[in-house]
Amino acid sequence: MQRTFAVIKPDAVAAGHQGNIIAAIQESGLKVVALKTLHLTEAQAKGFYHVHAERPFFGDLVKFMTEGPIVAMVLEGENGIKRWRDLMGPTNAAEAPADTLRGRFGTNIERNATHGSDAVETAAFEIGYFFNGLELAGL
Ligand code: RTP
Ligand code: MG
Repeated sequence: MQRTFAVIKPDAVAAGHQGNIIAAIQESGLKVVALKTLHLTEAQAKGFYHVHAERPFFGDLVKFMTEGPIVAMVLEGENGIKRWRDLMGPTNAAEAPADTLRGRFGTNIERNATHGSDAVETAAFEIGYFFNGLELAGL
């Protein structure tokens, strides 16, 4: 079993897609271990995406991620990190296949509906950034 961190980003929450995205997660067989809604501050968004701090798109990304509420989740399953990234599809939603979440609910390379950890180490950091141990009991 492997845990990963997932976000329904502000664009998808504002458009009301959270229910469909959570349904797709459950239909895929991944388990939602923890879930909460929150509205990130600028400092919180910068901390979450600190690995991208030097990228040219960092300012726009922080602005996007703080524009409205998000849904933060911990998902669990066999090979969970890759399964969740496969379900999301590629970063650029404009080029994502229609049967992926970014293809269905995203718009472009920035406004792409969902986030998923890219490795075991980043999953551990991101889960701990958003959830404490008592919130990870599972369902
Ligand atoms: P994520 O971390 O959100 O799951 O996305 P990812 O691994 O597929 O893509 P990553 O390279 O980590 O980029 C993080 C997020 O930054 C925004 N982005 N904007 N304007 C741009 O060129 C650009 N490139 C990336 C996206 O919201 C992307 O998901
Ligand atoms: Mg990433």
